[in-house]
Amino acid sequence: MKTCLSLLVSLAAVLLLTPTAAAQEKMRIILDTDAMAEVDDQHALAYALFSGDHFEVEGITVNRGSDYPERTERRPYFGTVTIDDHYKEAVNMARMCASSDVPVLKGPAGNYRQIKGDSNHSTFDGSGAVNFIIERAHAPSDRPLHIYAMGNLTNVALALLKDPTIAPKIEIWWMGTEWPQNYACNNHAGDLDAVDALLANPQNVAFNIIPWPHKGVTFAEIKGKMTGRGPRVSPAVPGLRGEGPDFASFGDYSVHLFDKFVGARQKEHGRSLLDMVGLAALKNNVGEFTPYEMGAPSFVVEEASQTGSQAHRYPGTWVENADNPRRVTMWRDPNRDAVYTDFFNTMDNYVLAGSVPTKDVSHQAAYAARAGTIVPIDGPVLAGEPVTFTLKGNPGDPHWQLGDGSTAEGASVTHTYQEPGVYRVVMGSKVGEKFNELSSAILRVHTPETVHLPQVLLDTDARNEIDDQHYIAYGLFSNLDVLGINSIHHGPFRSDRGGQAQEQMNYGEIIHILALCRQSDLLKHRPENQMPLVFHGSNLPLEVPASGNWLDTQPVKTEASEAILAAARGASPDNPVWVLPVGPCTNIGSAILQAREEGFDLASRIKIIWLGGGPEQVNVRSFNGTNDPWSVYVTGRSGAEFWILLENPTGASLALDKRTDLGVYPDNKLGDYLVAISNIWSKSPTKALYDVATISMVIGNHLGKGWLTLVEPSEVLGPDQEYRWKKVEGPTNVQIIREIDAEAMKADFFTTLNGNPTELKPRQ
Ligand SMILES: [Ca+2]
Ligand SMILES: [Ca+2]
Repeated sequence: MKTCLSLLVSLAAVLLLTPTAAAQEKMRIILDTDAMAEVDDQHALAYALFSGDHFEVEGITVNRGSDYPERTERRPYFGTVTIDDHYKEAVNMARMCASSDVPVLKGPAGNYRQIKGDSNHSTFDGSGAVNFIIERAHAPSDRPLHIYAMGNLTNVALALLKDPTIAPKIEIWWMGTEWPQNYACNNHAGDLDAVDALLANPQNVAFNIIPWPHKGVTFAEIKGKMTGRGPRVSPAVPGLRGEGPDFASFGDYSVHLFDKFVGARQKEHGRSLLDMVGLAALKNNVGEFTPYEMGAPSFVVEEASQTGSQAHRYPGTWVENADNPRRVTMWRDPNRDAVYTDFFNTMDNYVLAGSVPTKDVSHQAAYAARAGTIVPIDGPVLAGEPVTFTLKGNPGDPHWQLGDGSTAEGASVTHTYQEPGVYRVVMGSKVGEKFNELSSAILRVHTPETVHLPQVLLDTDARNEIDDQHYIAYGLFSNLDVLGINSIHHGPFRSDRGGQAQEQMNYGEIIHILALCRQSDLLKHRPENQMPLVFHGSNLPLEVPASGNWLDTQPVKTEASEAILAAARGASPDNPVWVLPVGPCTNIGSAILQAREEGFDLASRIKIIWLGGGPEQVNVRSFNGTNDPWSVYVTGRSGAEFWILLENPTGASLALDKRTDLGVYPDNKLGDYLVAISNIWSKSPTKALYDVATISMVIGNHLGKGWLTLVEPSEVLGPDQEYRWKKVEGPTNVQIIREIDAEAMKADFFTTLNGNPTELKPRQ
């Protein structure tokens, strides 16, 4: 009996640790929509957001569709619709479908031809949506990212242009042509160049085309099947880009849309919910479409001569290219009844699909301390060897996502990673299909050859200047383990330098530098599963508490502050993580305060190197110090090892001499970009590369090099003493670095940038 029991117990343990089959098979999807185009986008969004048994909706990106003034007369109810209107409608659809946590990103007002020259920048018209597609495409997963484009292809084409390395990780599905009719209509005419770019894509990205499925539904059916259907939301949400009446369920909105928009004849005889029908091809082909693989055709435009009601039909001819090695697949002839039956069933038996774990933990961190956190691991993790995660506190019914596609349940979980890499482990609670993150750990899974490598977490106001970009590239091309990259503001009071939009701009620049690095052919030593994740950080400084006591400071809880805690939890105690803030210290200061709330001894697992501060104090002759001086004081008081590489004079001494150094940059896209921004920044023949010194310092420290030539043990004084440095004799956690061997550091930087990173052997 005893044997049987223990057998049962171990069987149960095995079952618990087996990745959930359903979670494995779900399709990762981004919905790219011109939501306010007609009435079908809204139905497609609802269909996807309610099909959680099949889709994981990672986000909604918004495109401009094909709206232009000529169409207004045909569409008095919708009028001329702008990208902002499409965006508003998409946001409201997510709310109405009880999925308001699904990110909605705005795409461009312009088209591919107008924007493509700008895609070389971190921010441009539509970069929010484009950067999101790139970021999600690179997110660690063994499942490809599907993009269902139900408008024009501007966002998709720009993402592939900006970062061609996403091509093998994504599958494009486009609902947008009347193939083989000889004209381009709506979604195609909305951006002819974007379609051409996809048809000719040199990376041969998977491209599925769903010609308009004209399969109609009558108003009687809609009224009978949709009224009151779908989850009820409170408060009710206005439809029609926020201008219409409020609706407490999508079903009611569906009836309203159909009633107001669809003409009498179509109400009686049927109108196709085109984008919704097309989605059935992706939903395990529930629509029974017939796929035709073929050489990519080309569309030859003719002069646009038609006006008025036909203006949306752009004349041209489809030319078949049967032997074209570039292949596409057309999905045609769906089974009308199968699609609508599944759609109506889904309305009655919805499973929310927007429950993918987002990295945004800001709204949950507040109760993380009492709900349970992951206990920091106690040694290095090796591929092929088990690691056990346990919890502090009691989150009730803990669920785990282990970062390699595996899931598990229970207060203690043992798992074996098969491949070395960087993994993000998340513990959370589940309400229905909804997963709420409670705590996370970033884990470097090693081979015995890599356990000694220093680990860094970058933290950067990437676009405020030109040195951050050098610092990111240096980190990636070096042999350091880069666990993540945090974004942060650079003084939101600086309205001339991005103001409130800074964090978003800086995040975009990080994505941009990563894209250039991936295309530079120098990341062979850093396979994709060892690339860093990117986290959104604070967009405002810490506030000085009324008491003046640093312990009363409210942290700004963000993905980035959580990432610092997560990196610390996943670090082996004998190999603390170097956190390298090269902007204000808001993220690190917040992490310190959060750790105190959780009772987590962060100081034992991290070391901090901040690039900032002036000769005498935090916030004079220091851009980074001025942007959040209180955060520097908090970090100084925390007891954590805190190295301060003074912005002036120390960081400034590591300077580019354009007369000699510009020729040393590598001949690749990244090198070109770094040279370009260095030239644009100023006409001066020299330019300080401040932030770069932090990476050099970690490398120099590992090698035992004496690259820090004058260090002063100090304290950081508070605002009542003008945030001054105070030199001290006794033990202290704060070290002010006043002088460095800048030439040695710069030499290491350029050697690394050119593909010969310094080898980092185990220390003796
Ligand atoms: Ca559409
Ligand atoms: Ca910086």
